[in-house]
Formats: sequence, structure tokens, C-alpha cells
Amino acid sequence: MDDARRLTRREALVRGGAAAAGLAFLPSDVTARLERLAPQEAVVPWLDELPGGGRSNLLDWQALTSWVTPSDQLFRVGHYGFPELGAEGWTLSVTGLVRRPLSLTLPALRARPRREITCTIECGGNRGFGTFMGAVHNARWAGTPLAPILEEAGIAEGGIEVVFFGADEGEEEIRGNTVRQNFGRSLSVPDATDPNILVAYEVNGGPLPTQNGFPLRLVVPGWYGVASVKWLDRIEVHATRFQGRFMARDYVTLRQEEEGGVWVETSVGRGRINSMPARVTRDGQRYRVHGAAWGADLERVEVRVDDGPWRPATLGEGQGDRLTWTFWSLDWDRPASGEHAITSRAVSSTGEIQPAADDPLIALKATYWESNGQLTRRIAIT
Ligand SMILES: Nc1nc2c(c(=O)[nH]1)N[C@H]1C(S)=C(S)[C@@H](COP(=O)(O)O)O[C@H]1N2
Ligand SMILES: [Mo]
Repeated sequence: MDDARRLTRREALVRGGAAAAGLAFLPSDVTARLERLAPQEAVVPWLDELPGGGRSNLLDWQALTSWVTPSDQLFRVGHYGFPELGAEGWTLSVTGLVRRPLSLTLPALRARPRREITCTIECGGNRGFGTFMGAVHNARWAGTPLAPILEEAGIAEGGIEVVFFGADEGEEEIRGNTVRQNFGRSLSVPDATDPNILVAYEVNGGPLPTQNGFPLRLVVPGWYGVASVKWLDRIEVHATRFQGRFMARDYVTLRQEEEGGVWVETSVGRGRINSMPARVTRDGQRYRVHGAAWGADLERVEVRVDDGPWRPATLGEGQGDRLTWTFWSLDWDRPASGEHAITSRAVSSTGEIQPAADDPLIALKATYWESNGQLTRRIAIT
């Protein structure tokens, strides 16, 4: 297919989608909002197109239409598959080093104070390999805060680690033994008492989709997705640090230190500063680059075209909320025809800059997790 025809097909697809969503309410100000595509605007396809959807239901960046990811568009990761579980009789137990063990039914959890939080969750493996590029979502979760549950159970003397288990399980080979294990992840007691952590039973105003943890999951805002345990049915307080597969074997970053050359292994934990050019739109001769940034308290996002200067983007929806992604855009007037490279980088309020691809933080990293380096996308202007 030649480029002109591809463009036409994309335009039709994107416009069709927008029309179906009811574009009648289009506001006059379309700046920095990916979800609002003016009728005369068209998406210019990337040359390095990234497939969305698939088994992991990855985000299609070019077709990104909404700041809140609709529930049927949430990416999903299930290391032991995606169990279809019933809500009937579900209980969440809180045991181990606690003074008052608890067993909480779903009605009991729903009767507790309800809290909603909108947050961006990214898989620690996002962008780490091949086309696994859209493992991030921004959704509005509802549930009850974890901290008061832990408070009620009462961490007993010596309890340092809160371990969360899902009902999903698999066989693991561990030092010569074959054992069955549930998916498990832990947080230290101070990390687990973060008031933003939810035991969630709803997303975007509806039940959790099966693949995203129905009927109950943990939501740990500000952390890579692996911390947000799905199909949650057991919380244990331990006296020792938990070294399960998803803490200490998988989701471990191996990186060489720039000074001294020492190799260090760290468990994937808190999210990292990140950004992504999502798409370029064209309105006559006016082009605009749109994208998203997340993983830090953002101060600004900058965009570079080819080897030009870094230019500040206009921040849009999500600005000022460190737990959600922020949409951004940059006007790109009258680009020369031919191929161009577009790179974005996020900068945090503490001055942290999203690392370049050749930054030692990225270049000296041997594993694919925490791949938050700047990404360059290619586009042809005709
Ligand atoms: N029980 C359970 N919880 C889990 C997982 C899992 O395999 N089993 N995968 C984790 C990983 S690696 C990620 S990235 C997030 C993804 O959440 P989502 O599938 O709702 O997008 O779920 C986390 N919680
Ligand atoms: Mo993940």
C-alpha cells in the first residue's frame, strides 16, 4: 500500500472512531488533548508503527482516544494465565504477624469507606523488548484503602513485610524443587501504609474485567504494575523479606554501575519517569506532535525533531497529578518534506530528566525491565 492510501485508511479509521464516540460536543480548544481530534485534523502514521491489542491488549498509541483508558482497553499481564473467578464467597484474609487476623468478604469490603483514585499503571517490562510498547493504562479505580485494614489487623512485633497473594498459581522450579505457588508480591510495612493504596473492586465505574483481577485486586499508585496484585485473596505479614519469583527472580533489573563497574541487581519497584510520542496530526500545513508522560511529578516535557533543539511541549490533561499520565502536545509548523525523527523526554519537578537511550542508566542495563529511556519515532512528511 502506498503512503497516501495508508493515510486515507488511517484517517477514515480515526475519524470513524471519533464520530462514533459522538464528536458533536467538540470544544473549540483542542490544544494538548489527544482525545479531541478536530474534524479537519488527520493522523499522520508513524513509519515505525507499533501494533496495539494482541494477547496483552496493548495500547494503540496512534489511536489513543481517551485520557482515562476504557475498561475494555486496559492492557493485561497474567503470569499464570487469567483465571475466571466468581465473586460468590470470596474472602480476603489478613494473617501472619498480626494481632487480629481478619477474613473480609466482598460485602464487608464494600461496606468500608469507599475511595476512588485515578492512576497510571505501567508494566515493568513495557518497552523492554520487541513490540511490547503499550503496556500502560490510566484508569479510575474504586475500592477501600489498605492502610486502615492493616491498622485494624495490627502489625505484630517483628512484622516488616506485607505479602500480597493472588488466587492464580503455577508450577515453579526453585533450587531443584518443583512447587506450586500463587502469584505473590510484597511491600515493606512503611510502603504498604501509603494511604493511596487501594483494595479495589471497581474500575471506571464498573466491575473489574476478569483479566484485570475480578473480583478483587490491589492498586499501588506510583509503582510499576507488578506491585498491583490481581485476584487478591490473601495478605500475610512476615518477619523476613519476601523473595518470591516476582520480587527476586523475575522483575529484577541487572545494571552495571558507571563508576567502578559493579553489577547491581534491584527489584522492580516504584515507577520511573517516562514519556512517549503518541501521534502526529495534520491540519492543512499545521502539524502537531501529541504524547503522554508519566512516572514522576512532571515539570515539563520536551520534544526534539531530528537534531534540533529541545522544545517545551504544552502540558494538557493530567498536569499536576503525579499519579496519572499527562497529555502533551507541540506545534510543528511547516516541517520540511522527507523523513523525520521525533523524540520526547520528561523532566520532573526535582530536575530528573528521562534518560537518553545512550545514558549509562539505560545503556549499562542488561535486563529489559524499567526501560524508560527516551524513545525516537520516525515519520515521513510528504
Ligand atoms: N495475581 C496476579 N497479579 C498480577 C499479575 C499476575 O500475573 N498475577 N501481573 C502483574 C503485572 S506484571 C502487571 S504489569 C499488572 C498488570 O495489571 P493489569 O493486567 O490489570 O493491566 O498486574 C500485576 N498483578
Ligand atoms: Mo508487569
